[in-house]
Amino acid sequence: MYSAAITGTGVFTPQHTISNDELVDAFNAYAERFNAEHAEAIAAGEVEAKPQSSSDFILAASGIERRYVLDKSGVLDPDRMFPRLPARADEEPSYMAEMAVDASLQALSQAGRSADDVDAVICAASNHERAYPAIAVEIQNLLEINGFGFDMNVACSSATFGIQTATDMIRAGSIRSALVVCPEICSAHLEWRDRDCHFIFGDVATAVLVERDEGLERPHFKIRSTRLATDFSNNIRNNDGFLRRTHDQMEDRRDMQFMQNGRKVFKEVLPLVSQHIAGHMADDGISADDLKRLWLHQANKSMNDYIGKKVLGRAPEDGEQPNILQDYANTSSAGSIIAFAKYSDDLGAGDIGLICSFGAGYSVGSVIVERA
Ligand code: CO8
Repeated sequence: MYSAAITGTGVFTPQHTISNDELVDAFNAYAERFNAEHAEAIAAGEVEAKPQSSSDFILAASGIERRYVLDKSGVLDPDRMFPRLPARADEEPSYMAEMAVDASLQALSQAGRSADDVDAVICAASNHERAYPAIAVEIQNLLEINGFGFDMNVACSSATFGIQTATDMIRAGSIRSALVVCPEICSAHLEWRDRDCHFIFGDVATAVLVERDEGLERPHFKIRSTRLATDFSNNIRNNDGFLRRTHDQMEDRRDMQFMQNGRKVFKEVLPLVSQHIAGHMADDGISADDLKRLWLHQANKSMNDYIGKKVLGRAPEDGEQPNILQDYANTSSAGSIIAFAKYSDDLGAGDIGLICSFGAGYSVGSVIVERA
């Protein structure tokens, strides 16, 4: 058996940001128009009036201050409320591939590697912009990588599931290295017209280069162990899919976008994740005192505060559990990797940290790494 290491990371950040105030202004304008248009039905009790959103609520409930998106104008247009992303010709790079290539080049550069050093591409994300050919194969082609690529989807946990998959192939010896990319265009499957969730998500792409841990010269993170778990739940769900036409349901239905029962998710996911991390650490033989950093999934600040406290047995100190959700919002699978990419350089040889993602499925994945 070989060992694996993370040797490079990259983050593609879109150019447009939307602050909570901008988002709330657009939502409230949309809600006012909706209520005016449906005044009679609302008065008759046939249609529910749309309540106003509030920046103060968003910050207090989630910790999110702003989010990056591929297109801002469509999202903030009260007559539209979703991004404008013109269709691309088959000969052009797809959106997800383009974002992933940008992040991958950063990861390769950090690791001092080129496409020739990569054997596989795993595109792990919570939605894919088409069914086939796999986005990963397109990324492989754009980067001129030999070998193979495939897509996988475990919603918010896709990155850690992808890292374990790459690590296992490296351990077994079938590949020497893989790029695990997470291009997330959450803005396209978020329902911006629902005040309960319109503030939650943003767009981004991350890349992680995982290599055989042999003769590595640059600083890297040894992958000590990985652990994955899933437990079925309908509390985070999206019913869009290829059977839609066969159901004679092509209209713009609410359940074709992201839906969740946020309170239930909050309550049910916290014990799942805390126990998962505790079990993983125990089996790896490390205690809370051995852990220098936690890079958690970035969904909600209170959730992360809770998990950090449970794992460490005390409130995390500044920098021990870095959050990026205030700037990026929830970027699904990419969140924990953004935190890892931005807040890991300062760790010294032998320092141990844990990456953990969790979300729809339910799903939870953790990766324990050691700086070398
Ligand atoms: N402005 C003002 N008031 C609001 C707003 C708003 N925008 N939204 C809700 N309210 C109101 C509610 O109506 C409610 O009013 P009332 O008490 O009168 O009923 C009150 O505020 C409280 O609402 P909630 O109970 O919903 O508020 P919470 O404190 O529970 O906070 C959160 C809501 C922030 C959503 C919280 O529940 C949470 O973060 N839960 C966990 C969510 C989570 O982690 N989900 C993971 C999903 S990510 C994932 O798995 C990936 C899926 C694939 C990606 C999808 C991309 C689109």
